[in-house]
Amino acid sequence: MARSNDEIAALFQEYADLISITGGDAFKARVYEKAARAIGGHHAAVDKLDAKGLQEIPGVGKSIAEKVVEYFREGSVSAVEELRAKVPAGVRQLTAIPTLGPKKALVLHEELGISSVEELADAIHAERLRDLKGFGPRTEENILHGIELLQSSGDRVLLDVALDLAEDTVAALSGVTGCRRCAYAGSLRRFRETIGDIDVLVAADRPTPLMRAFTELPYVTEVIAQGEKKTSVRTSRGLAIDLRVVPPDSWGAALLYFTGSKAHNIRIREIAVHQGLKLSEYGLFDAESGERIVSATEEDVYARLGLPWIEPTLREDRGEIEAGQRDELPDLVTESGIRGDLHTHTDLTDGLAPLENMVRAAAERGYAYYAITDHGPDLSMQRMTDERMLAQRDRVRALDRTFGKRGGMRLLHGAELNIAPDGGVDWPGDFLAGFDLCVASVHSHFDQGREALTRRLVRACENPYVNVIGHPTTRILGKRPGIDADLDEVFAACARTGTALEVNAHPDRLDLRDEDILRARRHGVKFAIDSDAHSLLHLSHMRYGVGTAQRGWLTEEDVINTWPYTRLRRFLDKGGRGRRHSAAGRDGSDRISLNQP
Ligand code: DGT
Ligand code: CA
Ligand code: CA
Ligand code: ZN
Repeated sequence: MARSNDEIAALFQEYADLISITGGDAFKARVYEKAARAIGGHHAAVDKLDAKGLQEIPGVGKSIAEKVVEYFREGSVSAVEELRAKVPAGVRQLTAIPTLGPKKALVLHEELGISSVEELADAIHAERLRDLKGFGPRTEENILHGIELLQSSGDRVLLDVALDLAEDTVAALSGVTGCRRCAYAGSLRRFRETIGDIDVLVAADRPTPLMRAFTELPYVTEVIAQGEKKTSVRTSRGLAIDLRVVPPDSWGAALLYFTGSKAHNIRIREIAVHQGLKLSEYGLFDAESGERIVSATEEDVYARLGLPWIEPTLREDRGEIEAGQRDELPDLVTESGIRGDLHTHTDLTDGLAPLENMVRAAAERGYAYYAITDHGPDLSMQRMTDERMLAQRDRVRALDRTFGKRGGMRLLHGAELNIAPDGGVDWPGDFLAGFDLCVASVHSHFDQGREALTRRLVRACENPYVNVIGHPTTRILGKRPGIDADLDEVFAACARTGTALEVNAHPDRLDLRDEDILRARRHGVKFAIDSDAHSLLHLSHMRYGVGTAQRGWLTEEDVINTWPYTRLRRFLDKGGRGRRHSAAGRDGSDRISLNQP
């Protein structure tokens, strides 16, 4: 992915915040916010575009394009710098609190002189915010909660940011003379949802040239520690990278050790000890003689301990060792096993790309089927109407005739419904029956209370036309916690009604999360791993969803979008209670027979 696009997106988001903080034009702030999103989701790298090319991006006008050009020519944008200078750094630090908007941050700074997160927490505890206009006890609670979220996410970064950087680093080091093998290990290889630091491993006889090449990488801003075996650096994005160079014949043992998790390592070391062996990052040794037994590959080390090779995504000491000993490890779902994407958007609602472009990009990924699920009318800012939805359906049917030819990609016309506070959705049954599938998700009223939230989700499952519960807990990593519903009750309702739970693959969400997937699976729930793509680039987020599903031990049998088309259509029929699957007939007609009144 183009890192320059992310840089510009962050810059314009900051500019929008700065405009709001300084009491500037709210409309202008929104324009930059929109441009930030459009550029972040644009498929081509913006540093390769000129002003004219930039203006072809939706939401990017002349003056925005000029700022992009200025940024890549000068390294900064004067308009942004001017506003930066007006706003004290402390206020900018306060806006990092997810529940505190820029306006309130400015009030806190001007009225109480608060300019850091710590000072703000102290002021709340001393009840100094109570007298300010617009700051009730509820606001205080929200801010404290935001501070907690900020601190718990700590310095960890999202999976996609870390993976991009790690892949660049591995590619660069693999080209250095003397590099025999190179891979990333640690939490990234295990696909954890956030990453503390990147661990890169190299096998080489002479470490020095690799250590030097590493510290000279263009995005390295600081060398934290440098040695023969290990070098640590900080990068321009704040994320640290550890590089370890090991002798080629220790590769397997080192990869195993530095992949972790620590809990998994401790368990396999115990197994070694019980067999009179000693395990370290250099190999598996005889405890008495000190003689090295194996170390070249991970398989060798596991095998000598009586275990099959264990997928990195399972290495959390959540039963994988016992399952390995019984030879009952799950045959995990993989990205190549994914046959289609069941939750995606177009520019008919809040997506960035037109229908045809999304469909073409999906076909290029080799999918056997692809669902378009734009928002229904209940999210009123999307301005959906019955007519617009039906007009889109005609276009989808026409595209299906082209793309579906000779075993090509079948198109499903769906919608993402909004689950209202009472569990209802955007349209009545007779309109819903016309869709090939419906995703239904919660988008607001997150703090209704546990019972109401549980009832709300269960009611959505009971709707015969709802096939997938989208981003089930609505969490946004580092920004918004998941809703407080009785998930076990929701999972049971999904299993009972034939409703799938989504594993939303967007790296900001990864919702359901690994541990919830494990629990849901015990209820016999089926899953859909979806990109929820709002742009062409987002289609490739699928890999993060698959990694998360693997961490939840999911196999192809558990995941409906690995199934062949006809089996999927049977599932979408909800056991005959929902739609009949003649909807997307080969002739493109829209015949539907219903069991429902
Ligand atoms: P992170 O960086 O917080 O996202 O998580 P990890 O798992 O990448 O942790 P990190 O970078 O501290 O260490 C990388 C791996 O090295 C870790 O997964 C297991 C191994 N490791 C590190 N420290 C220890 C330790 O004290 N004992 C054992 N057995 N293994 C360790
Ligand atoms: Ca790490
Ligand atoms: Ca590390
Ligand atoms: Zn969506």
